[in-house]
Parts: sequence; structure tokens; C-alpha cells
Amino acid sequence: MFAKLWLDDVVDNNGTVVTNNGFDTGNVVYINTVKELTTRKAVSGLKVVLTKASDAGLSDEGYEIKKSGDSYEILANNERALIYGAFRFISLIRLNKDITAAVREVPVSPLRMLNHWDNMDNSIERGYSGESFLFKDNDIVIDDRTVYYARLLASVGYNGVVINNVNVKDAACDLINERFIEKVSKLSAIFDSYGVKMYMCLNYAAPIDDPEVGSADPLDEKVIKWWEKKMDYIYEHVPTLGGFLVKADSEGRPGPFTYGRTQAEGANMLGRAIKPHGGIILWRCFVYNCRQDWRDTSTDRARAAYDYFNTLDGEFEDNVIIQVKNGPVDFQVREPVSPLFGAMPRTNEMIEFQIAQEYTGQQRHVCYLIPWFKEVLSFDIYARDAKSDDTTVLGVVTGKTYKNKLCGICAVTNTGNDYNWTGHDLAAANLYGLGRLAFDPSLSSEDIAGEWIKLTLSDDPKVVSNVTKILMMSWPAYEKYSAPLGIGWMVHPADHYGPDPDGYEYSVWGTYHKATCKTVGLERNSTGTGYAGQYNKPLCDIYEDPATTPDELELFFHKLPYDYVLKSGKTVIQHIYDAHFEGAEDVVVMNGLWQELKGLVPDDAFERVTKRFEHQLSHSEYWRDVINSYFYRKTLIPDEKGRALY
Ligand code: GCW
Repeated sequence: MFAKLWLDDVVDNNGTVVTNNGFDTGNVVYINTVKELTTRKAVSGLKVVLTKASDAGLSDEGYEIKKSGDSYEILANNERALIYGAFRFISLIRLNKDITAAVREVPVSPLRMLNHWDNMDNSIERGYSGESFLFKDNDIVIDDRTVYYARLLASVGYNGVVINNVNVKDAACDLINERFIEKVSKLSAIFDSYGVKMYMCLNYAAPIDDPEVGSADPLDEKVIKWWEKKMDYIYEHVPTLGGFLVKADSEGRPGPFTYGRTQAEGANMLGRAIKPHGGIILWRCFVYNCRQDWRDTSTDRARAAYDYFNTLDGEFEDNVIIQVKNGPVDFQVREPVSPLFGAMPRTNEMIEFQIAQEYTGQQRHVCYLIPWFKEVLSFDIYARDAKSDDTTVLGVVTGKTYKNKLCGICAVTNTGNDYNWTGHDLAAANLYGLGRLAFDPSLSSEDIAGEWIKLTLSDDPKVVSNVTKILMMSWPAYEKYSAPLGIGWMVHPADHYGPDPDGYEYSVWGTYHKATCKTVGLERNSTGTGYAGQYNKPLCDIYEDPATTPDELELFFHKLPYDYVLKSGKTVIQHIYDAHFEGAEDVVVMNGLWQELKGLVPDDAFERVTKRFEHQLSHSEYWRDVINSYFYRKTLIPDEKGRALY
């Protein structure tokens, strides 16, 4: 069993669920909504006419909803957008919005995708909501949940999903072969019926195993032909496939570097092979040396993506998109924005977030990430050679800055086969929120939270108010009680859960804080690794100097003495102590707000979230005490306020 979340069906007058295939121009449907949940008004039998329009302003994916006579009309240029419009109509009703006023909406981000890190043995890499619902026992699973999931994505406007882990191993290598191709085709057709394109990850080294080829060199004619034939085969069976996401030359994955080729040469070989079929290649920029010697002070992992990719601008095929993580390292609770967003005017770029909370509490802690994503997207990266005056990250990844169409926003997903899909009930706000944000980035984090709460939990004003407060407090709280001032990585190696200040300090992963008894942080300006110089002006100057670097990133960019005074007026050490006490205190407040909701939200959700809060209360105290004691023992500087340090 699984929860339905915020959805209802679009049912036609025969009671059939309407999908992409069910739309004809002028089709009249009756929206039978809303059956479940407590306080909602039931609205049934609303007559809605779905009309295929020819309205350039709506482009491919926009819709218009308007009252016409005694019924409603949803207009869009194609079936996919009619689906979005129909779901939007339902949610407007459920949100008690005035549905008599016309609504016209066009998604801002061209691609709005989720990336699964699901393995075919049923496990999920960095998955915190049970096992995979897409794969089991090295096979593809197609059942009711598949359909619910496709609908769930369409209902918030996602238009793409990558079904398997970027680390392609074992049975997953056969997703492009005879063994699975028919099931792949079925799965893709289900997603397609809801207007969601399916993508897969492939193993870059696949042709090596063919004795006739024995290589993966992207410039080798045999390799090129092998992929061309392979793409012909795949598209013959899976005509609805969107394309492939590739992790190459990263964390043990094979790639073009093995053959002395560039990332562009690798990506383009696949791009050309898939082009005749209208497919695209998403090529990840998460390329770095994960076998670094911690004694080596010249290598800086944060530099890697930019160093490997920025000189390749303009070299990628037009159906290749490079997929860049939001920050230069790896989904930490705080990182600067990746400088690559400002550096590739002639390349399609997509931003990769992570709603799987690998480093932000693993869906055991509540951590609403939408405020963080909004901060990243609205950040002015001073994109070079812009063709418009929008030089923000959002401009770059939505095609405004460079007038390109292939770009977008994606996230590593947080879903699994847990009853409530996301482990922590409140983590579903991230799943909902990312979809809404990519569709309409002008929505505020509070708007999105409010919508989600009303659609999912209750529209009782107290529930809306308390849960909004909890969500809005949660990311700042997590930042406060975990690693301070942008330094990141004070987590247990391997599972990345819980505090371990020196866990990564003497390892090969290139993630160090270098705390001594006198200083902490990394010198990443021109006197150090030079990373700050990867930003366009004025950012490179801002990050060059601790005096102009924002407090929250000070230790990411600079090695500072503990008595260095931040812009807040606090010393580094006092900031660390205060933030950690405050962060743990915030969890007490969040839990208090939740406890007030007993009886106002569904009982099972209340109990599940209460259990998670019990854990978060003690675990945030543990974080607080481990990190504070670590720095106290290094420095022997007491807390100004005399609180307990160990
Ligand atoms: O953050 C790291 C994760 C790996 C992941 C990798 C990536 C899929 O710890 O588990 O591998 O990022 O993004 O490829």
C-alpha cells in the first residue's frame, strides 16, 4: 500500500481515468474530485471541456483554464499540457481558489526532472524511503504504483524522470539490451501517457564487452557505429524515450579520459548517435579525483568541474546538456553556487539539486530545501556574454540568459516504496516543491509550502500556519547544528549520517576542513587554491577577501583564526557555539509546533512525524555537542555564555 499524496484522478464521463491517450479536442470530462481527506468540500461533476488550441503564447507546455458558460475550458496546444492543466484545475479547486477567474500558466524551466538512483536489486543509492518501486530482483516492476507515480509527477508539472542510478552496474547494464527492452518500453509508455519523458542512465563502457569492438574510445569508428546501432535498436523498441543521463570519469565510472579524450568528445559521440531519434544526452559534470592524497595541498576538489569543463564551452552538440550540481562539491547543507553556471554561454546547462537528503538529515530530520534552492536559483552568477540582462542561475538554466531551449532543473529524488513515498511525511514538501518551483520559480517558499500542506495534510489554518513555520525553520536549523560556516563534510564517512568532525579529514575524497588549535577552513582565494578566481567579477573579488565573503561561506573560502570577527559581530568560535545551541533549540520549537496538531492532521501522519521528531530532537543535540566539543577541545576557548561543552 501507499499514500495518495496530493492527487486526484481526472475521470471522464465514463469513469475512465484520462491520460495523454484519452484526450481528443472537445472531449468533455467530468472531474470527480475530492473523495478523501477531512475538511474538504466535495466537488463533483464539474463539466470541463479540454480543447486543443493553437496559441503560440502557450508554447508546448502551457495551458489556460477559463470559465465558459456553465462549464470550464482547459486549453493547451497538446495533450501533455492538457494533462498539466487538468491537474492544475483540480488543485485550484482543492486550494479553494477562485476558479471562475482565468488562469494562464506556462512553465518557466524547459526540463523539470527527477533523477532516481535506484538499483535493479531493489536498493536505492542514498535512498531514505524504503526500497525501489521501479526495480526488484534484477527486474523492472510495473504495477499500480508505477501509474500513481507517473500521475504524481505530472500533477506538479515534472516532465522527465531518469529511472536508474547513474552508477550503472550489474543488471542495469542490460536496460538497453534484449533482456529488458520490452519492459523498458512499457514503463516509458506509462510515463509518456502522463506527459513525462523517461530517461535512463547508461554504462559508458558498454561497447568494451562486445568482442568485435573492445573499446569505449569515443573517436573510434567501431565504437561510434556500435552506439549508432544501439540507439537505433533502443528507439525502435522505446520510441517514447527522452534520452540518457551519463556519469563518466567519476568515482570509478568509466569515461573518455581513459582514452585521452575530453568530456565533450565523450558526450558528443553519444549525442550524435541519439540525434536522429530526437533524444538528448545529459552529461554530468561531477568529475573529480576521488583518490586524492590528503597531504596534497595543491589539488582542490571544488575546482574540478570548472577546470574540466569551462574550456569546452561551445564544443558540445546541441542535443547535449551538461548537468551541474548546484555547488562545486557535493550537496552539502551550504556551498557556494557552482561557478560553471557563469562560464558556459554556448553550452546547454541543467542544474542538479538533491532532494534525497543525503547530507541534510536523510529524511529522518525535517529539512525543507525549497528556500535553499530559491536562493541558488536567484543568485546572480554574473553569467558571461549574456544575451539578456538576466545573469542569474535561473536565467542560465531556464534559457533566458542565452536564449537556448535545452536546459532545466532536476533533482536526485527522495522517493521509495515506503507507504508515504518519502520516509518523512514532511519530505514530500520537497518533492512537490521542486516540481512547482521549476514550473513557476516566482512562487515563494511559503506559497509552495502552503499549497502542499493544504493539498496533502489539511487546510485548517492552524495546520497551515504551524507546518509552514516548521518547514521554513528546518533548513536553517539543520545548517546551524551541523558543520559551520560553509565548511561541510563533518559527517560519518560512507553513510554520511551524523557528526564525525574528522571523518573525512585524512581520506582520499578531497573534503577537508583542516582545523587546528588556531585556525579552521580552507584558503581558496588567490593565496590558496585559486578556486575563488573561477567566478566572474565581482564575485571573484568578493570571495577573495574574508572581509567581503558572506558569513555563511567564510570557512569554505578562507582559513580563519577562531577569534576572527564575522559580519554578525561574533567571533568564529562564538558563532559555532551559538549556532549549535540555537539549531538544537529550533528543533524543540518545531516539535512543539507539530505536537499542537494532534487531531488536526491524519492520525497516522501525526504519529509518523512525531516519531521522526523524537529522533531529530536527540540527534540534533548529539550534533550540537559533538561539534561544539570538537572545537572546544581544539581551542580551549570557553563559551561566552557558559553553556556546557564537553
Ligand atoms: O554524493 C555522492 C554520493 C554518491 C553518488 C555521487 C554522484 C550516485 O555519495 O553515492 O553516486 O555523489 O552524485 O554521482
